[in-house]
Amino acid sequence: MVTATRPESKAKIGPTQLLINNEWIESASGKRFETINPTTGEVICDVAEADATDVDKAVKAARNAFNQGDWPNLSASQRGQLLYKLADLIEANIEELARLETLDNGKPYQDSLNADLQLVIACYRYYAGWADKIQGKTIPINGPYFCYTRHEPVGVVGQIIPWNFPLLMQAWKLAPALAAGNTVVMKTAEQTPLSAFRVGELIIEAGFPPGVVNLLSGYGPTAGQAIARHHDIDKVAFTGSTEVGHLIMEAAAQTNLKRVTLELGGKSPNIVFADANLDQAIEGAHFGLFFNQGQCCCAGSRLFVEEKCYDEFVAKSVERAKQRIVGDPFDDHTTQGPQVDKTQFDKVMEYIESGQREGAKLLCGGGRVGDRGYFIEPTVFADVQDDMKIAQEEIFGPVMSIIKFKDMDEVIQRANDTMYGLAAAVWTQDISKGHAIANALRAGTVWVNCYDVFDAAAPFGGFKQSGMGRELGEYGLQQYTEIKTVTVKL
Ligand code: TXE
Repeated sequence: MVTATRPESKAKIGPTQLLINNEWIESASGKRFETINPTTGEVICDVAEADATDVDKAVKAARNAFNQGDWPNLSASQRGQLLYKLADLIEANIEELARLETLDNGKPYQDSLNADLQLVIACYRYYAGWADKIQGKTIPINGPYFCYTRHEPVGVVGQIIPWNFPLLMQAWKLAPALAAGNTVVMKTAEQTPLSAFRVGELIIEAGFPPGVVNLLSGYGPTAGQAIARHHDIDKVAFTGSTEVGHLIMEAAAQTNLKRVTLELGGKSPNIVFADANLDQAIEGAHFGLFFNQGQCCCAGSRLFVEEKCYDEFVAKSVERAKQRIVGDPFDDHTTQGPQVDKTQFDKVMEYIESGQREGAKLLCGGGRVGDRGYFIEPTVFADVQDDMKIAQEEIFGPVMSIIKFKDMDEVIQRANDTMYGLAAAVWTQDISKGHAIANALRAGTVWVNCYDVFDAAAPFGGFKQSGMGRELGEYGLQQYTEIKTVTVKL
């Protein structure tokens, strides 16, 4: 375990209050809660705890900003300029933001800096470019009429984000919403409020008018539910567990039928054929599972490997997992930090126990690393069977489950036999086989000979119970507009 802490690890803590109407304020109840450093288990600081009263206040500010004042009067290109400015400010403060992300979430600083923050900046720039390209159609209807569509903002949008990529999830949600002219009430995850609040300061500095972006910290059943149930929120966008996704839809159905988009859990199949470039497949599968401490909704957590290359693949994957360097996320050599909190740590450890109980072969890892913080050894199970819990449920940790298969038809059927459908991958040098698998898998993203390739322009989201709607790209933008048909008698 790497322990040396570099001096730069001292992240500067930004705001810890709620951002409503461009002002930092305490919650109405005056309550605060602690955010924990997962590397040490110690308290970093406390932050304001929003509940329904604060949500209501934020919604009023957002509604006001949507209806009147500077925001609706800005031209589309001016909205784009604000987003470009925000991207520039994030870039100018990139190291500070990466430090804060690592402090609160535990992910390696090098990943925060070189993966998360790069994608964050690209996302704001991508949607900045869209702001003045959101346009309708003219439609040749029957009769003496001129008919056209307008793509208008949905209105006040509630956004609830998770802790695994705090800044990136903020960007995926804020950027398209603002490009399309909506106003936002966003609740950060209770584990990771700090970096999003620092971006709140940059949002003010960029010049967004009051009430356009409101940021709350708080818990799901209180502040989160209040967003999902609010009668004056026009749309809710949620990323998190499938379980809570059900609650969000239910709340929308029981209240005002607000639009709902969901990005939920997964149990993504990663299929390796014997004709693949095996070394690349091993590296890709390793990355696709262990990246971000395994805390990715699209993690390749059902790793199907063809019988003919199974033994070699397993042996080399174990060697690769043993090379991971677990430790202080601020150390440049570290490739794996702690899980985000004790709850997630306990959940992952329980899955490891269940794998052993159900007879999967534990080939490396399986234990805790160190005696403080929430570190788990990179873990590899072989001989995993489809009906084992570790092959069916989302573990969300550094646990690789390798499953054997014989032929293509069989693996397609088994890969699709899940309630999830977020992502999938296939490794083969046979291009026809690659396309056949890509067509046959019921998943929102299929990677061929690669894994976790993300781009702000490429849509992402789930089939089945992995979600509803898409984020990123032009498709993601559509989820933040309403179509209005205008018909004019000539
Ligand atoms: O998720 P929750 P948790 C999966 C992953 C993980 C599991 C549990 O398997 O182990 O979910 O994680 C807010 N009404 N993913 O407990 O509870 C909550 O405050 C409204 C996959 O962290 O879904 C937070 O802001 N909101 C995933 C957000 O929902 C509620 C990312 C996510 O928390 C709420 C995270 C409620 N009743 C976890 N309850 C992905 N898709 O990437 C909670 N929240």
